[in-house]
Amino acid sequence: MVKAVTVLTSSNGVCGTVYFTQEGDDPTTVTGTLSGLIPGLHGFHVHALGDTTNGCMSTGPHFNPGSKEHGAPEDENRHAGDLGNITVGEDGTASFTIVDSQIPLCGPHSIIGRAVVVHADPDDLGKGGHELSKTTGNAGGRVACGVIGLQG
Ligand SMILES: [Cu+2]
Ligand SMILES: [Zn+2]
Repeated sequence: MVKAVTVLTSSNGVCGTVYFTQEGDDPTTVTGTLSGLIPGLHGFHVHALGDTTNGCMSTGPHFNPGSKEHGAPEDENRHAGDLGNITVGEDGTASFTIVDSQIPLCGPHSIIGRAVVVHADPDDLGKGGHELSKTTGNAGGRVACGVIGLQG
């Protein structure tokens, strides 16, 4: 079992922790809790770089080792980092579990050392017809992020 974790922080009160576990070549299980968010859907991605020297802006684009277009988690044509949306309740908190086969914790496409980013707006999953739909899902600003590291 490989385990990883990221602590998400922001300049505006959003915080949370996201855990990753993977057994062998199985899909990776992602569990998280977040608080301080506006109720509703928020785009949730793995971005390519674990660089927060300029806050969440320096984490690069969506992790995309297959050079595909932005999409929904269940799509064939998607970035590996496309984990869809998380749902934030009226109290500003979210807790979620995601199981995904494209975000391994080991091997050449490992997400260790990359970043999790939570966005201001819903991810349209590539289907919104906006000029950004096929690259970012038009999910708006980056409100919180954290670098994914190994956990013992
Ligand atoms: Cu993103
Ligand atoms: Zn994407």
